[in-house]
Amino acid sequence: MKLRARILAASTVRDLAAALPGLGGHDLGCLTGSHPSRVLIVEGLAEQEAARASALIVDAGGSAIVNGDRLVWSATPRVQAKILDRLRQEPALVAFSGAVSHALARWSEPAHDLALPDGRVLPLSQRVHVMGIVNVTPDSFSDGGRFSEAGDAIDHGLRLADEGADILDVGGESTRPGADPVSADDEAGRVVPVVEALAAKAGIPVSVDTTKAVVARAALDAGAQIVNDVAAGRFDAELLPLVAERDTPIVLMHMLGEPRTMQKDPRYADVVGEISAFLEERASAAIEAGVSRERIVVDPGFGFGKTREHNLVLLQRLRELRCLGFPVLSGTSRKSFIGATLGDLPVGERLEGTGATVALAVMGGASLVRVHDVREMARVVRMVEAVLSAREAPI
Ligand code: PMM
Repeated sequence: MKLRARILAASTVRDLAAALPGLGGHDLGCLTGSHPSRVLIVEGLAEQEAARASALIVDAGGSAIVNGDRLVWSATPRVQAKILDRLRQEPALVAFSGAVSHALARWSEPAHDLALPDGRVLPLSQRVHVMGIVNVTPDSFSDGGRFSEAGDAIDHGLRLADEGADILDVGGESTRPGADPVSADDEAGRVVPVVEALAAKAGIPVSVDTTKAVVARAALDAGAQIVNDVAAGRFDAELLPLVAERDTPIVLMHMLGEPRTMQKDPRYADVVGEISAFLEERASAAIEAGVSRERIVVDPGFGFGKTREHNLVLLQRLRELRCLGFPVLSGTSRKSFIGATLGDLPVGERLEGTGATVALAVMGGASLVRVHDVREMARVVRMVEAVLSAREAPI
């Protein structure tokens, strides 16, 4: 079985207990101690492998808990380096050691850049990119109907480009909870003229937000450079092969079920762990279909089959998804968990809440943020980046 390792974005006993349902605070106390330690989780282990790794970690001065097929462990940075050294020398623990080394490197490494089919490159390793939303749908949840005419949608996209968008995401099917599906013909009819005009005039790459290969193909032919699939290739078996053939980057998003039913009592035993495992599985499916690793972006899918609490926890622990080794896209803009948190605020009053979520996403390692309010959110992104990269000038 393939091992999955990630660093938990939790360090106090209380946060760990919330992140690791099934393990009590009593057990978890040993992982925190008084030194700055990182808590790592490795899942998918065979019983013997877990026992062996745990013994090695404890022997080297770290702390470990075996829980089913997973091993949760921590160590101070110096002890951690010693543990990694010893792990590398144990032939039976090569996979374990590799998974842990990858997770540690990816946690803090910059994301990879994104090469587009037309030869342009989005430098995600240098800065966070802002994706402006252009919905051409009569019923999208936050701007439904306002830009349903092609001309209005094109004007809107050009305005977002002026306001500092790095990408324009054009969608023709509402993914609002409970929304009815749209035929491929209707969807392509809405999307293609807008993609064509924006690809020619906006001066920035256009992505197409669709789950259908027919629509994606028509949009790529009209000049789109990225496919954004909220179903991560699950709804249409032709989509991943198409993307592979065209050398197109793809956003693989997590959704529990499908839009019509996704908000009916969504449940997870471990929301971050399950979404991480899902995205890893979908990325493997994409790679198997011929998509290169460097063209994959992952997205936890805020609001897609998640309660308010699920969305908040995902944002709090977004950095764990970086351990997958792909750039992370965060799409929180104006979503209902923001309205619900701030006292049932309507869509038009969610700007500040969106700003907070965008700031937290950037701090949590997101490489792209998908937003409606480009001018404001581009400022939020630049401000957070300035703080994160600030260094005191030498005297
Ligand atoms: N959210 C919506 C639509 N498409 N795509 C990605 N990758 N991530 C998202 O979070 C996402 C999406 C729904 O929001 P909208 O109706 O405002 O576009």
